[in-house]
Amino acid sequence: MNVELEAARELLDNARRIVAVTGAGISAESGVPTFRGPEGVWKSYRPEELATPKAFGRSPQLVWEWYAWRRKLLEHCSPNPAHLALARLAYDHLKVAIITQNVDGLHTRAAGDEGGYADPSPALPIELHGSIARDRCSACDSRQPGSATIDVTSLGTLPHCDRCSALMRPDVVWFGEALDRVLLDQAFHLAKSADVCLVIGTSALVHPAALVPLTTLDNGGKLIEINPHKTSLSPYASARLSAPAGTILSKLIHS
Ligand code: BV8
Ligand code: ZN
Repeated sequence: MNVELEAARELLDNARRIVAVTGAGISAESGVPTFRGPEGVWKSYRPEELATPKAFGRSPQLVWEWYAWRRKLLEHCSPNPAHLALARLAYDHLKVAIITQNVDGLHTRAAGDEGGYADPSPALPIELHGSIARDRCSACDSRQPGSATIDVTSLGTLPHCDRCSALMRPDVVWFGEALDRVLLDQAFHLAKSADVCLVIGTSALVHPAALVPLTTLDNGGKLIEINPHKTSLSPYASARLSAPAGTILSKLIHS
């Protein structure tokens, strides 16, 4: 591990521009269940079955029950040392951009916890899949802060839009939905010009987010992967740290 740690440190020290691409694994040590991990995400449903427009059309109460359960869980979760180390790296070296697939808001909280004074903070992530903390109207796109207490007893008790009274939905990107074009282009642009892509806690299965690290590689950049398990990206990593992000990232960043 030390050889890999040294190699990873050297890559980061010599890099002019770094992108960090994170997935559910970086939040595992905060107590947020990963999507494909053994603890599963919720009852016996797979995210691909619940996090879809079809599931929401078919049973909005069930989908809202799942998101309320996740929001409740997140009330007891805080950024872990991995989120904080990444936020510090972004503040200390303005050469770092954080791109996340996660909707849990923990990178945003870490940016605040690290108390940076720049506005907008360089530690704020590009949230490719949106944020579970917000509701979005399913018709007119108005947004409002989301609650963890949702009355799912009937369609009428679910959150409705103050403006057009259509059903509200969590402000996340579901499977089968397009990502925000501006955010995606920003992510690819940053990845293209990065010397190093730090890929943390993702199974690299979800597209198009999984293409972001490959964009760095395609443009001559290097990959550092932090993940206790191998993924399809592992063979392309110049350094692989097979350890939980919460323990290894602060070692990597603060030598
Ligand atoms: C779209 C929000 C088109 C919702 C999420 C090409 C190839 C294959 C499939 C597709 C493709 N193109 C499109 C698809 C379909 C689909 C897709 O990718 N399916 C996959 C599953 C096969 N993609 C889409 O539908 C996307 N939309 O392409 O639209 C389009 C275009 C125009 C017009 C209309 C449509 C939308 C995808 C977004 C889905 N939304 N989240 C919600 O959260 O409720 S994705 C969801 O999965 C989460 O955001 C999560 O972050 C993400 C990815 O999962 P991971 O983060 O990687 O998490 P996972 O559990 O899998 O892995 C955790 C990893 O951490 C593991 O490797 C583990 O070893 C590691 N780990 C564990 N503990 C630790 C750790 N690592 C470090 N430290 C630890 N302690
Ligand atoms: Zn509306």
